[in-house]
Amino acid sequence: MENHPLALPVGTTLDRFIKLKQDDFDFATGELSQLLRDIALAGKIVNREISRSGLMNIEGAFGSQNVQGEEQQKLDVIANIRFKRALKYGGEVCAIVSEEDEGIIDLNNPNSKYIVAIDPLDGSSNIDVNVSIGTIFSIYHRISEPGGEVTMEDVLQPGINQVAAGYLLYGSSNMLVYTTGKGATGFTYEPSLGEYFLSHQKITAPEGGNIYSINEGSYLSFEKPMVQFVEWCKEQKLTARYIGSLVADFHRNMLKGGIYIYPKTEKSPNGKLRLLYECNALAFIMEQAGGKASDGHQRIMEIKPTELHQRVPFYVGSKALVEKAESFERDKAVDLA
Ligand code: AHM
Ligand code: MG
Repeated sequence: MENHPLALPVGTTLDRFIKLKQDDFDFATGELSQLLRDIALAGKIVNREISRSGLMNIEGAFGSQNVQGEEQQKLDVIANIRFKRALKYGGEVCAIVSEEDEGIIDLNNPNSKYIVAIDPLDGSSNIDVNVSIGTIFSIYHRISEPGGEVTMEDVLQPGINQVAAGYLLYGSSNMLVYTTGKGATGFTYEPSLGEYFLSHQKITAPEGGNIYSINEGSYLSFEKPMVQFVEWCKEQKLTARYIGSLVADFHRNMLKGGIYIYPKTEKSPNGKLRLLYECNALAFIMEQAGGKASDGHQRIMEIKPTELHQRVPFYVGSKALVEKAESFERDKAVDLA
């Protein structure tokens, strides 16, 4: 909180933190602050549903597929409804792009100036087995004039245009981590008080690290540079950690130092993760924590999206490790020249 006169102790509520940070922005109207509060409210509700899911018959498949042909879990659908509802009635968001919906969702708030891209519940394969899952969100200003219809240009913005981004981690505790471009800050939920409290004031990713996180089950279909990088990790005696829940793998590596990679594979030739509502937000947070995010060649936040559900290879984590992985990709380019 170095640029605020008040020292904020661990235990400051999210609401108070947001209010104090709002004063850091010239001409702030309070709309972004309200939007962040809306997300936190939906996060509390989703957290409650997740923690009781085994008792409420809301585990398992919903019986439908999302636009990407992936089976939707009941909790995927519930979380999508909760976040959409909170953002619609909060009134600050005109449209949403969600992993669970094919097109742009117009929230009928035509005069609102924010767009949200969201993965309401990430880590589907872990939902029913009590393993950490998450929510990921990016917030943008709309480009078109308020009042009219939201356009593709409004939603297909590169990550560098994000005004804020964050995630909720439903883990051994529930956390909300977000950035507005002035560092990354983490809050931990206190269930008996129903509040998020400041717990991680200025998150800093270690420069290096000894964790690598990749689904090695796909090793035989990795491209050569990725095979070589994984071999290098083993030679360096790095530790392998892979939950298969992006937010949880990301959060651990950001705090402890490490790299997460979802590369191109035979099954997912462009990688599996989605640029708009998975990679951009985490890239923004990792950069704010001093780390790095790329597709192996290019900074994630500079990629200009061309489709709502576009996938990209994702390399994110400690700067030195991401740069090492990129160096294997570059050497391949030199080999081919
Ligand atoms: P989802 O959006 O369907 O949940 O898929 C995203 C998840 C990430 O959380 C995780 O890192 C990755 O998929 C795991 O994929 P895989 O099982 O192929 O390793
Ligand atoms: Mg997802």
